[in-house]
Amino acid sequence: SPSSPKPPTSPSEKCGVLNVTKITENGKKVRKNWASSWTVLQGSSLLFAKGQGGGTSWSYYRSGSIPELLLSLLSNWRRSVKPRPAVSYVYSGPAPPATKFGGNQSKPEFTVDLRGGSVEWASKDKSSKKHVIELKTRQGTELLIQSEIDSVINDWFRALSETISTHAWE
Ligand code: I3S
Repeated sequence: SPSSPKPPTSPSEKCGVLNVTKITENGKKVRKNWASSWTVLQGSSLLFAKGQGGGTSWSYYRSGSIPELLLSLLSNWRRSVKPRPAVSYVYSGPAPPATKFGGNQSKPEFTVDLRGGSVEWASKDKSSKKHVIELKTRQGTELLIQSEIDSVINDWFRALSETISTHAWE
């Protein structure tokens, strides 16, 4: 039953390149902006990073080293949330705005909390693309996630569904 406690499960970890766009943010509709993103599922977090420009993430991905890829994404993220020293010496204005999905080039550019979210195959009116997943978060963000490759998107659908059902009652 939904009220019975679930035993702890091993952390889910998965990554790959997917096409992603936000369609709603904090309950408000936003303009689509499809982009190819590094997508990392870690525990109940889904993290997106730009597919190009940084170099390191791609090379770790190609070499198949998930731990190094994650470290690279984390260190890029830490760099992105703090101004770099070279910049802070010359810049004394207000802090830069928080990283936005599809906005600046920081990595990862967007993270969602899957706890309490939902995942389903998107209906035709959501996108003309095939193999589109619609992911809704409890915070009122809706994302479309797509891959041209059936097996890839099916695996993500399974992983996201499992993650959401595992963490639903935390
Ligand atoms: O749901 P929409 O508005 O038909 O989404 C399409 C648009 O975002 C379009 O860009 P413009 O805002 O410049 O019209 C995109 O290029 C399309 O990819 C979007 O539709 P799909 O069906 O690909 O999700």
